[in-house]
Amino acid sequence: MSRTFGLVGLPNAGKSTIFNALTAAGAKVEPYPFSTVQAQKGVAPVPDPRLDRLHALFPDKKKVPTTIEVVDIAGLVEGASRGEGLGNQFLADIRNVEAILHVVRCFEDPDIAHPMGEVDVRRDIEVIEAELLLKDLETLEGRRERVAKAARIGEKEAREELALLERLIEGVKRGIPIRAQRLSAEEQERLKGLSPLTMKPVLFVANVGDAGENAHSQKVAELAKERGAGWVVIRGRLEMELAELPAEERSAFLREYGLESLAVERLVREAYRLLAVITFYTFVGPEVRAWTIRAGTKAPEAGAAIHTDFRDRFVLAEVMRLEDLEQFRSEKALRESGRIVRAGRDYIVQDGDVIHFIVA
Ligand SMILES: Nc1nc2c(ncn2[C@@H]2O[C@H](COP(=O)(O)OP(=O)(O)OP(=O)(O)O)[C@@H](O)[C@H]2O)c(=O)[nH]1
Ligand SMILES: [Mg+2]
Repeated sequence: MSRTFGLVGLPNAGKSTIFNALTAAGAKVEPYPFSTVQAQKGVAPVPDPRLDRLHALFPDKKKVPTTIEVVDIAGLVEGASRGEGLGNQFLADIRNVEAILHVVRCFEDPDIAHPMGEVDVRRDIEVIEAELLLKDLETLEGRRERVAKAARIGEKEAREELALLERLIEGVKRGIPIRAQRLSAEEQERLKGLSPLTMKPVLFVANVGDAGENAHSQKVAELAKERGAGWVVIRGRLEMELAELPAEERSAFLREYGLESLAVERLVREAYRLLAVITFYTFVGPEVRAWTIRAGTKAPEAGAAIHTDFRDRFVLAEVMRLEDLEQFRSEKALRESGRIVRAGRDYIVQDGDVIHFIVA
């Protein structure tokens, strides 16, 4: 199952550029604002050194990484929640993603208009945050109106929800995003249907020019820290160009510049962390493959990521460590030395497990 991330930010911040760097999809990148009108979706493979290591043991098999889905959303401007710019259409697009990648322009270029004249990282970030908060306020108040009627005739559920809504509305009015208001798991569940925008986790993406980090991107880091959020610095335009190269040329480029990996790879990993997902691996049949599940998932449910049938037909999971496979070179040798753990229904799958599911 792919996880979905939405690229959100001011016009001309470089969202489509980063979308292309992530997905090599060749989306339209233009020096004028609102070049993206319709949100577009793309899939980015998740670079994974552990999968590469496992694949090295089975070079004849096909390597299948997990993927994330990225949505390139139209630029937001001040007043968007009231219909300015491309207005409200961005809303549904953001509602449908699980997490937000907030792209912040950190490059100067007189040829590329900034919707507010010039780069000012704090203001630019706050404009976006304010629009999302305003939209949530509208959503919450609309819901409150509907729930209030049911609460008046004394429905317990409705009264509880009303109290929650009142609390959230107060917070949002003071500028506190819902993710930063302490919510119990139950309260979060209750809000799922409304899918408020400021409840979604955020990762800041500082889009810098070819020269790399600068004073603007340092500000992004500061602001992210203030908010308890993560951030990634990426040379969007450069990485987009690299994404279009064949793999060999790309690695040659990286070597030449003494880089270990592309920032987009870090971006994907950080995005993953945001959703508390982990990866396990299989090498049955013709494929060596990575799978994504939520942290804390038990073995039968993890099997269902491969095939829904596996949940019911689950017998046991044979769990191996990648390091052991590398040391013993074959599953057979691993088995003989007792390094394969036979795990039952209650086993909680760990990040990095290599698993054979035995099903009925
Ligand atoms: N100089 C410079 N230009 C960049 C950089 N990154 C992106 N650009 C340019 O900035 C312009 C806008 O980039 P886009 O990726 O289209 O921006 P966007 O956020 O998708 O914009 P909208 O779709 O209009 O909201 C394009 O001309 C890009 O080539 C950079 O690091 N340096
Ligand atoms: Mg765009």
